[in-house]
Amino acid sequence: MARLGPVAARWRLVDRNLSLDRPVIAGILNVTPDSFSDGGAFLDPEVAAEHAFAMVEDGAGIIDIGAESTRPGAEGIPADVEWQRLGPVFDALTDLPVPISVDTTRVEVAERALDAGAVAINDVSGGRTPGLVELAARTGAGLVLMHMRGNPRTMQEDTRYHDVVADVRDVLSTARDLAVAVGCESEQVALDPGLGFGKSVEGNLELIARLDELVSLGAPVWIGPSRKSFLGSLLDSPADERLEGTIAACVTALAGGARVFRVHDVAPVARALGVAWAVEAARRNESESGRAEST
Ligand code: HH2
Repeated sequence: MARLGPVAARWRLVDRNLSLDRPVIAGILNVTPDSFSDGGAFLDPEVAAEHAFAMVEDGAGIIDIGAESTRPGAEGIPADVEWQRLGPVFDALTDLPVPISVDTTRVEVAERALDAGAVAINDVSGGRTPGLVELAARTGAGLVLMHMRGNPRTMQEDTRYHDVVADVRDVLSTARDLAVAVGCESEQVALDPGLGFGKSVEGNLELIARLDELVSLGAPVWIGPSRKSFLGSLLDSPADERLEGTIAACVTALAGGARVFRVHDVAPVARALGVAWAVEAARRNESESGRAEST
């Protein structure tokens, strides 16, 4: 395997740095009736909060909370409905021992979430939502810029690219430059290739296989393969039978330089990434001792 260049060692979240000197799991908390794999399971704020604490026990280093499904074809919901779902969950998570990111494309929802304790905004519009990047700049919140073609209603209509990896890299690089131009520190900005967001099965695989090209931009890289339909196509299995595929994608992405893994099944992914990380450490030791011997 080609040697990976330097990988971002930390991610800035308001007043703290999240260390990325090992893989970090972002446990998914979908407070939605209609998410593609767990819709309706965590609509009750008490159940949602319990699930968040359980994911931390299982090894999550971030909890990513969203209240609007972005599955292909999803229609948007009004901001007040989004906050009606999120507000009580934030109230129940004031003692959560790990940082919270809010998965939203609404400025007013992100603002309320930051007031309620979130320290990062997971922006699946990749900086295209007016005001969201400026909010991150003003508050110092971490910002995830995710690549999506169009919007959830239209994104799977055309999944052809000339070169999907080069295209995604260019779009995200420009989005990060714009974020820095409006006042974000570059250490605040993480990038995510947006698996499943306007990508074919082959496109998703290529993005994982050539992740180092995105990592070479120097930003922390998030990746979200969890239970997605490209795994279903490869495995011929429904969403609740894609765990092995999720793990394989995460382990491969780790070797490519991803450091934050947005997943539903925290415990098994944490265990798999723990082993994969030990192998990565052995690889680094071997290459360092090889360098020492040749000097
Ligand atoms: N995927 C989903 C939602 N948000 N954010 C980032 N940064 N990366 C992703 O890959 C990503 C994301 C879709 O997954 P899920 O939340 O499980 O489904 P739904 O959108 O139906 O709620």
